[in-house]
Amino acid sequence: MTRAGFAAVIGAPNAGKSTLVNRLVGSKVTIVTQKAQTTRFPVRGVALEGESQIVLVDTPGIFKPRRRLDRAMIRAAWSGADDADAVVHLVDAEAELAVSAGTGKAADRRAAEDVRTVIERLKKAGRRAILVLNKIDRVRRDALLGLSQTLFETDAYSEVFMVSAAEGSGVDDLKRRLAALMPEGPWLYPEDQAADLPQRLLAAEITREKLYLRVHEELPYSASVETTRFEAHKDGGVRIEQTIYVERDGQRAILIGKGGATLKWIGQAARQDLAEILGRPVHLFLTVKVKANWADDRSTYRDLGLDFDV
Ligand SMILES: Nc1nc2c(ncn2[C@@H]2O[C@H](COP(=O)(O)OP(=O)(O)OP(=O)(O)O)[C@@H](O)[C@H]2O)c(=O)[nH]1
Ligand SMILES: [Mg+2]
Repeated sequence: MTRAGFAAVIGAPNAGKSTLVNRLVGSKVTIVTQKAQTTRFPVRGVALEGESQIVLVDTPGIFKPRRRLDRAMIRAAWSGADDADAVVHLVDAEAELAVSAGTGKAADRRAAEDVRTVIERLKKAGRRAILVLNKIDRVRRDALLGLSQTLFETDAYSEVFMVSAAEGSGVDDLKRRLAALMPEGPWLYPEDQAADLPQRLLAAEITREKLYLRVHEELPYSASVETTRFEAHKDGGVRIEQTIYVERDGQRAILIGKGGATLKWIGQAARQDLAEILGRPVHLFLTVKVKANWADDRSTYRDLGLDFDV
């Protein structure tokens, strides 16, 4: 008897959702950076546990939206949760504890507010989620109990787990529990498939990850990446051409860097990762273009599977 279903991972930006999904799957299926609002659209990853197939849905962080792209991301996050067989609400325990100790930074306070937003919405939907406290490698064990109690008392949860998505502790227990929650039925993906992003999109995401890693201070949310060409060669390699869109000339200059050094770094890092993920040599060509309105361009949304009209 096999089981298969969907488990959505929701939560505030930067809680570690993508890190957890990669950890549960056991390979890199979704990008991770130190910057909030990295994930822009739901990304699926497939984990196996015994006879169960768990299709994890990594979602964009849920926060107070300002721009159109924010609204589209948040709608996509909730739609991932509404359709799922199990919902994991991932909470950054380090940020929560810092706020309750009065030592939280602005980002921690924002994260804590976003946690309350998620709780309200869960309650309104009458949906109990699995509370998962993350980043326990960064906090004192004895502080976690109080935190889990406080959050559990909101009545939004059916159970609590404590994990370090980055280091792996607690993740196996969570995985076993998710496996048991999946409904009976045939598997939804072939046994050897872990990711389901089209390769062009995955390639664009990897480049966006490197871009965030390198210029995250200067280019907060102003860049997007599009794969314009993805061509397998007879020699086994693949030629990938991508355009990075930024909103202003100054951003283009920053991204390219002195003598092209920054763009070169991004290209090399992305190429290395892609070669590993695709399992073959990659020739990567990056172009930077200024497109002031890319975040209000209908085609950007269509390419990412997001709603434009929200
Ligand atoms: N110390 C520690 N850091 C973690 C842990 N899990 C994630 N992180 C870090 O937290 C940051 C954010 O991780 P992501 O997985 O990108 O977070 P996310 O929730 O997907 O963020 P968005 O996509 O922006 O909503 C990264 O720098 C991770 O390395 C953890 O268990 N411990
Ligand atoms: Mg993410």
